[in-house]
Amino acid sequence: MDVRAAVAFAPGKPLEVTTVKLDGPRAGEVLVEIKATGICHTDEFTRSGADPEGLFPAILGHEGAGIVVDVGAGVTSVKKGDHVIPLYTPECRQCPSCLSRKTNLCTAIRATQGQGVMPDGTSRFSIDGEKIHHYMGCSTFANFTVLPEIAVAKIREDAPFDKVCYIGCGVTTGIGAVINSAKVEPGAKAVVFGLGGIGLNVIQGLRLVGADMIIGVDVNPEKKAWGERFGMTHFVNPKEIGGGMAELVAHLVNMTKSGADQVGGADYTFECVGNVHLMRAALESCHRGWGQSIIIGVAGSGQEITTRPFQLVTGRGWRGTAFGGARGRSDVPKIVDWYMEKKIEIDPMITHTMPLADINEAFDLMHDGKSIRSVVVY
Ligand code: NAD
Ligand code: AHE
Ligand code: ZN
Repeated sequence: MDVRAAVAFAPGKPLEVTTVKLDGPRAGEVLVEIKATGICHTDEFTRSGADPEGLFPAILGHEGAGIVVDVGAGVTSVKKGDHVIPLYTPECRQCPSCLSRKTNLCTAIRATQGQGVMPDGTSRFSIDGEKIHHYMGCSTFANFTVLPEIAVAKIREDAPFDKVCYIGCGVTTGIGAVINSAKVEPGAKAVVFGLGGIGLNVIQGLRLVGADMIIGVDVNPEKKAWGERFGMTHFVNPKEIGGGMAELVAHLVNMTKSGADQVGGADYTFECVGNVHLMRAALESCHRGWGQSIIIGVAGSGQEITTRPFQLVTGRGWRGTAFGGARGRSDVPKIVDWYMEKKIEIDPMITHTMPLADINEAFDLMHDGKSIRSVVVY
């Protein structure tokens, strides 16, 4: 069938909206009509050419919601008409990682996903017989896409696609990082670096679990009001402090001082930018002995993190999280319920909507710091 898609033909170039051929679902796969998709900074990371796994030409997009319109042989967990959210982190419930119960990082199809193809090693997308790569197993910048059955979460039918698509990445990543990965306790002190589409969801996750002090750090002064809207208690603009990362760390440690010994540092910090220098600052802003720093941001090819081992020897923990530690097929329907029950907010963070034809505007808005989340509505 012919579908409309925004194709990334080459790194650093705008996406081109064009007609692409999509083959039907094979065994274990489903065809989904995508109704809406968010644009995450990770799409920009890959479009820009910074992603070491980036493949071109490709149909990007990994934050969608839609309806199953056809299923391949052997598909049992979803059927035509079901409403679903595509999962870039699938949940097969059979691989050693899924069975371990220690991680959400299912390994069933990760290798082929990274090669931009379906689990059988072929792509369903082409133009004039030339292969177009899938992206993160999702390719939601197309109005129809094919996904493995294990990479869709069935959701309730009354949930609006143009809002819950954000649960396909940003909402789940931010809230999940707090609940599943850091396991933040009530009364905690936390610092969130980067108040964009992910960081604001970390903030609402921290509010949800009852954190006491929620410090937001962003170089864009307009993010102060945004952070406060979702529960941030203090805002720090590194540009206003002056100096470099060491001064930022000293400032944050000072802000979090408490107790008889007046030792500062946060219980939890979250890096939501993808800047390796900020990742170090996030670690070093943690409290000696127990502070945990969670890396969410993804950093480009060749970028590495450094710190003095002393930071770890003295009890700080450094770890990362993908998709907020969520097991998609199990957890995503629950997060949709939280939204529908008004336990979490999504609507105010979706600052812009647009048709697929205007998708490049979403990348401009992101670069200009004008949007939190843009959503393409098909
Ligand atoms: P975004 O563009 O919406 O937000 C980034 C924010 O960081 C902006 O508010 C910007 O002003 C701020 N910022 C930039 N440089 C800064 C600095 N030096 N100090 C402080 N703030 C700074 O991006 P997003 O969609 O929220 O994504 C954030 C990061 O998370 C990206 O790296 C993205 O690829 C990554 N991500 C990771 C996962 C995961 O599963 N680990 C999931 C989604 C996104
Ligand atoms: N291809 C990149 C890795 C990018 C990355 O870490 N992606 C996250 C999700 S970001 C969503 O917006 C992820 O799921 N990671 C786990 C995985 O298996 O990729 C690179 O650096 O090579
Ligand atoms: Zn994302």
